[in-house]
Amino acid sequence: MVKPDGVAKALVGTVIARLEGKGLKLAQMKMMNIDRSLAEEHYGEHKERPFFGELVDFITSGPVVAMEWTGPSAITAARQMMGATNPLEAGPGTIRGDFALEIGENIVHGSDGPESAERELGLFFG
Ligand code: D4T
Repeated sequence: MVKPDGVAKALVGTVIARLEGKGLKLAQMKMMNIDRSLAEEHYGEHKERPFFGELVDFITSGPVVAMEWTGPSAITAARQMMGATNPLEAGPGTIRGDFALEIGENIVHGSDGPESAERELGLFFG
């Protein structure tokens, strides 16, 4: 997903081009606004964390672009290209390393495993 900061910074095309360049295939894509209940469900695993409120405020603050990507080891490949969650720890050449400075506004979200991918695809495309 390209988060609201990525959309605001006009990075949708860049994110798509990088993943396509790697060889992954774009299977579904939808620009949408996430409402609070969907955001709270999506980030349910972080409910008890101190940053949960800010996380929900941010992801609901503007349009996002939800995407399904397919290909060999798509999750591992995409997360490698996204870089570490904290952009200051993300290497140069990664999306977060190249385009973000703050952990709370780190341009992209990616499912962290096959089960979360299934769950999140259901939330955004089901
Ligand atoms: P997402 O879910 O956005 O792809 O991020 P990650 O999978 O890389 O990281 P995560 O689930 O640990 O964190 C989700 C989301 O919360 C923000 N965050 C995280 C934050 O604002 N402060 C923090 O201390 C942490 C750990 C950033 C990503």
